[in-house]
Amino acid sequence: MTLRLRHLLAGVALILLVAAGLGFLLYSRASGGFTSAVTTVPPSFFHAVKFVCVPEVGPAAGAVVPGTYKTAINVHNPNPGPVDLAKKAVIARSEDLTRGPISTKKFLTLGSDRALEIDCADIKNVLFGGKTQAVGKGFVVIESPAELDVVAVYTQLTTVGSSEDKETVTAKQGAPTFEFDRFSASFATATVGFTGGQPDTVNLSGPTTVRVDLGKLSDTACGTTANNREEVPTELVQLSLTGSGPNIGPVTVTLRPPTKHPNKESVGCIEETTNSTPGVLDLPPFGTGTADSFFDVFFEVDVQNFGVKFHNHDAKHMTTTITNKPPAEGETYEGPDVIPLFTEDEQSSPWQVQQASHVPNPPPTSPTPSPTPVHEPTPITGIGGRWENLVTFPWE
Ligand SMILES: [Ca+2]
Ligand SMILES: [Ca+2]
Repeated sequence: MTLRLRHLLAGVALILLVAAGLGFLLYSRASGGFTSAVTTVPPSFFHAVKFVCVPEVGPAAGAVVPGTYKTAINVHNPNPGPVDLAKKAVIARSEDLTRGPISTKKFLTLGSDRALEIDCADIKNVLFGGKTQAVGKGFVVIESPAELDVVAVYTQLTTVGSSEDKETVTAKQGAPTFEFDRFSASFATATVGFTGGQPDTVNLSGPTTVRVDLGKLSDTACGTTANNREEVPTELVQLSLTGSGPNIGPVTVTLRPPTKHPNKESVGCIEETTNSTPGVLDLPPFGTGTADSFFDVFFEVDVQNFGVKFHNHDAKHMTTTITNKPPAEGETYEGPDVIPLFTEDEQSSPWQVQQASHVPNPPPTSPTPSPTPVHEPTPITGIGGRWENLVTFPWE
């Protein structure tokens, strides 16, 4: 073989190798290869809206002429259904100063065709908790899983004159920093008892909503010790369960608002079992693998026949292993700890919640209740169809 021919063959081989590589990349993107789990997660829409709030949020600085500047950000949901959104504010300062603070993030749901205004008072009081910031300029960032109509109206009154400007804000797409998982007919059992009485295992059903802070992904995002397993904080933001026990009668279990004692959110965590891919939660639909998930739940129990309403001071720790986010059908959180219950006026009581389980996403044919009920179940109204089927079927 001549040297020239050898060079020619080497060149052809290299071209084939590059072509094959490109083909593989195209194939893996198109067919959903190992990278597809990440790319199938729908992006969020980020609207970054400039605000100037002088002097309400802070005094003028740099290029702003002394005067009064106001910004009103109008948000409209043009989508056919409700849209969850997160809003935060970021103060902008000039380069030679320390970077401006980032406010807390507030979450809300905007119904279809509903509108919302975010003004300077909202930025100051809601997002920055009433604290006056150094400079009254920056950005409000609105994140939502669907695109919204966002228009900012700027008014200014200075020694030079007054004016009003309007700006339509377009969104950029990016990886979501949060997701709400809604379970319309979650299922739970809780053993409720009191000293000297027969404990009841109560079957409960109703909606549950969980917020997952995907944007906080890190090894120690939930405040844990580093163990090379990435995690994301979660929060149980809605729990509204209704059921009935054979001895204690109708029972409702709802989330204790953090505004009431013991003033705690029902937070949790999802931690991957193995960190196969740094920067990705290794759990479907983001990656592959399983994860440990828990919630520390603060709840209220209303036992109507006894005319008592209780809450807990120690969190009810509920834990499981999940194979998907949101949890796959039938995946069950368990909490065996006995938790004492307190009255609304913070008195201890003989009542307690014992073993509890919670299935966010129950299978269509839910767990079978006790085959020998003590008496006919109390009719239940206003809750999901799955539970109604569940209570009526075994006794029919
Ligand atoms: Ca970890
Ligand atoms: Ca990972």
